[in-house]
Amino acid sequence: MPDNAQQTTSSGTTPADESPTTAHREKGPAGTPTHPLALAPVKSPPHSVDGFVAAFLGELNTTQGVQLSHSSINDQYLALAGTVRQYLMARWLETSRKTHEAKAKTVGYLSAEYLLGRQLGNALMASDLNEIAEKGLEQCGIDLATLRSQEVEPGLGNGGLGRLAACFIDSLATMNVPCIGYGIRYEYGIFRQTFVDGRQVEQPDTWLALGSPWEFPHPEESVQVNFGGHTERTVDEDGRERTTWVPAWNVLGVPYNYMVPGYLNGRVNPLRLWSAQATKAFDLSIFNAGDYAEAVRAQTFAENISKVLYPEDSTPQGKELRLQQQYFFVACSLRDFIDNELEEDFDLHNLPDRIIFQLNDTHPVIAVPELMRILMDERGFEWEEAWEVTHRCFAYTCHTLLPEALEVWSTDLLGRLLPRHLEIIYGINEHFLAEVRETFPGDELRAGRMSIITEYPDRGIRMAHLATVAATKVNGVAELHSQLLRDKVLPDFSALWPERFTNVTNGVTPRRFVKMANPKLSDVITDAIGSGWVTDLERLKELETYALDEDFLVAFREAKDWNKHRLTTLLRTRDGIDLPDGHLLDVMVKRLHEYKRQTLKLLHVVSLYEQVLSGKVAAADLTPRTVVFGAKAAPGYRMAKDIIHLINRVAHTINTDPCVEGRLKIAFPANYNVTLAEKLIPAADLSEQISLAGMEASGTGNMKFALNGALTVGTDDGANVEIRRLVGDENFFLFGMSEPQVAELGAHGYNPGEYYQRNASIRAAIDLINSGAFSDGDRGMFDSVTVSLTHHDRFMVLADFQSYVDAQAKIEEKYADQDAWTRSAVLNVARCGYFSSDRSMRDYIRNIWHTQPML
Ligand code: F58
Repeated sequence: MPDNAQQTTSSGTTPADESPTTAHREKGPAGTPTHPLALAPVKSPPHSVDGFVAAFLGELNTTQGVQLSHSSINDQYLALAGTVRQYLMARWLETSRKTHEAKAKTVGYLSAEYLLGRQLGNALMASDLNEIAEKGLEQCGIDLATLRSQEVEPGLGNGGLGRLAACFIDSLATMNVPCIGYGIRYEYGIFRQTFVDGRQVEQPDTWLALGSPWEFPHPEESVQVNFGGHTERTVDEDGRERTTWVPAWNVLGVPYNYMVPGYLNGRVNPLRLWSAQATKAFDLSIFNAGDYAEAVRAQTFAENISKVLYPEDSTPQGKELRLQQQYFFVACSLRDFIDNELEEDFDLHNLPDRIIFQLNDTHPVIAVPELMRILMDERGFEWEEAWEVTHRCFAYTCHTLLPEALEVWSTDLLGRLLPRHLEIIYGINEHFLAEVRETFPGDELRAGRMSIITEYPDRGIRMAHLATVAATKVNGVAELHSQLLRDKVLPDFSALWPERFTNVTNGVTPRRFVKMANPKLSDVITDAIGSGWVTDLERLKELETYALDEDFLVAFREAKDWNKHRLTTLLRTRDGIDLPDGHLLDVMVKRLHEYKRQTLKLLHVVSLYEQVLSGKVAAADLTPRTVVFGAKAAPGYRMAKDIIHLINRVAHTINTDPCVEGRLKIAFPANYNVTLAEKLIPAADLSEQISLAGMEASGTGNMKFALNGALTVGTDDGANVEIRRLVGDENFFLFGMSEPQVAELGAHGYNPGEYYQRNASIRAAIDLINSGAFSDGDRGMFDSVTVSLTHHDRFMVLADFQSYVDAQAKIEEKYADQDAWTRSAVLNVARCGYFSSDRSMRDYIRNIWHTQPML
């Protein structure tokens, strides 16, 4: 316990005259309104240009406190956001009223990350205000696009996992399914990436600095979260043994509500993000003793919990804070649901009728012992009853296959921070292992493998095991991933409970990633098949017949050209990058990780360049190509940062070498995020999905590209497998080893040095890097990367290189025939309706949640 943290009283709660435990909103006398106007439904401003302008000017004057003539762009943006909020507000209140009234079963999506992207565009689209806003603002002399670009996106996630959460809550709102998204309101989201001399430098993401018009703080509904201390056994009046947790310190969780509007359906679900605050603003005793600095330190300690999004957890201090974050947000969320969403006399034995908590990876798994604790220690449940309820309230999604990405918490740390939870985890493990031993008598090796507790390298808690034991269902995120999860990651568990394992292939929201991000293509589609596809994406199938329609192909290509032009304009102003006209736009955007193999793409480019330098190929014979990279490396991931450095240095050399001018270019705009993705993806011709087979759980970028008319070059990995099956081999560029081939090569002992020796292109490309050609003659600058590739190559880049190069040659051949290329692109769009997150939600609802849309 920090010596200056807020002490709790010996009973474990804060005295009543101090901070509230679960403060209640003042509801007025028995909730009865006293004025007739309060009985009327909340009204939105009129859905007209005049109504909009009046509301906008009202916001500008009364909320921003300025006149139009003296307003800044930020004032105008905030006023616009406030105006759109007014339109959504009535729907939000109505949604909440109806959901409570219906006592509907709710999805509690527990996720440490939500990568939301900008809110304004989505809110305008969901409430059908785009045109009205554009016209209204124009009448005020304001350009809507300028205000849109004023918004800083909330980057409260690292990558696919966080973006998936955002897509899912969008779909649930659109499908009228009650859902509360629960997460953390990080004060600093994913760092802002800059490049200095080609190296990644991280800057804090101050997304809240210019105001945060999309959130509604409710400090009066703050929740107390306890940490540390010890447990005590007592015997209650019925003679039963009870455990009490006597915590040592606590913090407050302050909820901030965000609107999650459904698309044109009047529903607005809540996203509730928690911010940590000290229990008392100042520790009065310290303050009165004159130690002001110490008192403020206590406050800082508490607030640190929601200060920053974790990109990694390599240091022990980092680890402790991350566990604090995890417990903090799930403790707040469970407390919130039980206290605020259920009737006062609700019998918690029936809790599974009202909630299913979906665990987005293992980050929220500490919610399992927390619910057990609430039921047993606070509500007097016996172990078996508590377990029955808990088990039925949770489902678990795994998002990885990398063993190092599976969380293990040291029992020392967990016991120090959450002593009662550790006891409960031991209890869960004891019951679980008894079941294992009963099913597989005498198989102690198996029991050891399956135990929630591992002894090596240190005693720790395997959170994926805890999640699997607790959950009613465990799912992977693409067919191949779910299969590998069963066969390789959790085989003993799938032998014990085969019915518990299922697959839900990921999806993406067509609202943000097609309709909003690609308005031109959306119009082309809507002109052909009507607008129903936006909420029923399988209807894109109707486009198949248009793949042979000349006019349609022309319109489709015009939309792509328009998107390329839009991207060119953006990158020029945003990054000072010039995109040449008429190039094949080859895009690889995703987190920087060795398994994703950005180095494979880079080696391909270096190889093309080397062939020109060495005279093997004439520059004029290259297919003009611009390769766009977008990627952030976790700040502590050295190799990933070295790879970024190498990409930037190669880019600099190639982009300034006249011998490939107009034929080959690399663009690496810094700070890839959702906002940039919305401009990049619609412009792409080629989508790079080139992970080593068996490593990418699903991928969701792959779906976004295909739906926006890019062709994929990809391995048989993650959801690529399903994309290829749907679009057909002739519309997809497959390369590389399959997962079983990867496993076989690994088993026989993979030696990358052999590939380096045998393959002249690999050797020439790597030698060119080692020659100092990209590092001002410094031959050792990129040793870390090249030595890793030639000596270890854990992700078998060299083994797949030739196959990749061959696929690229086929790509160039096809690109030379623009009609054939466009036809394939159309077929990709037409056949990828399956990858809507609406379909993913239907799968979850049918196979896991058993919730109902509300009528
Ligand atoms: C991603 N995981 C998978 N993790 O890599 C991707 O295949 C999948 O499509 C996606 O989840 C959605 O299922 C992912 O994004 C992270 O961002 C980690 C979060 C915790 C810190 C380290 C990164």
